[in-house]
Amino acid sequence: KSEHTYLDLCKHVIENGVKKDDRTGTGTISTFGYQMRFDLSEGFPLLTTKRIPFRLIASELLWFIKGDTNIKYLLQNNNNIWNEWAFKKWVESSEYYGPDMTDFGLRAQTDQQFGQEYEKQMEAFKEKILSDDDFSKVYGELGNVYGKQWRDWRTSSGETIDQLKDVIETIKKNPYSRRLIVSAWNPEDVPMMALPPCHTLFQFYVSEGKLSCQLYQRSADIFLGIPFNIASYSLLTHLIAHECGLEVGEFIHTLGDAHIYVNHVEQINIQLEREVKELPKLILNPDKKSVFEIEMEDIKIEGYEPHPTIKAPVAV
Ligand code: UFP
Repeated sequence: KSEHTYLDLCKHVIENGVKKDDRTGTGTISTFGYQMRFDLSEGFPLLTTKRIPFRLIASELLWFIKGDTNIKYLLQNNNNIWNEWAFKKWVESSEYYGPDMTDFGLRAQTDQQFGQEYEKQMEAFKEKILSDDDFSKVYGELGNVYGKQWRDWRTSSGETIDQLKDVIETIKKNPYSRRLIVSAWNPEDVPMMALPPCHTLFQFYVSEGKLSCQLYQRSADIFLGIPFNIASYSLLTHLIAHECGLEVGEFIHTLGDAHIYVNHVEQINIQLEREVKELPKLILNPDKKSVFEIEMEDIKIEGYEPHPTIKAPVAV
């Protein structure tokens, strides 16, 4: 089953990884270069050895596909995964007069009283993004993140390139092209980015009526990030196959720095002891073909009965 591919990666890094310090100060065990293959016709690779919140993955992907870079859409879909990045800009701005929020990510984990104050400020921030248009236009905006690079890449002559639309057009017109690439890595923007793209570049491949996708991911948090990334790119492959009238082939996930944070090892060992269950099925609305028109209600996951969630601290 597909899920073993992921569990094998976990074992590989636990057995072969070496200690490596990292940007977040947490510490990792790390290996360089690894590849997983998921046959999407076997079922949708949403892990069953712990619960993965599919709804968050789907709404984030639709947000990328729309070329949206403002967290308002995510909040409207009850998706909080990008909040910290916007919140940081807000509390560091000259318009913020609330309590000091320096280093809020780290402090909220260690100082309970601060944690409560942070929750309060974050709630107020979210409320304001949802209710105040002028505020959200400034402070909900994340800038040059995935949606921007996929749909609205700036060229040096001031024009824009819609990489995603172009690649879909090419899949339809010239499916055997070897240039079906979308790059999120924009060397000009990287120095200004708080989080340079982790999923750096992806390529499509059509053969025997099936669409496959390979992603190069430069940096991979194996316990928290990778299960999301697998599901996200598998969903993207399904959506584009659906639009182009193709079956789904494989999702191939190629990793650069593949690491397990030292404070995730215990959780991974719990997960490795669990028995893999049947993978769920993805159902897309047959009446809506264009990836640019698909909404949350057009995407359904069926038969997902995973083991319970396993909590672990996020390295920030
Ligand atoms: N990370 C992922 N997948 C993602 C994402 C982040 O695994 O989709 F956005 C992890 C990888 C790494 C950290 O642990 O987040 C990013 O840190 P750095 O930029 O230092 O690689």
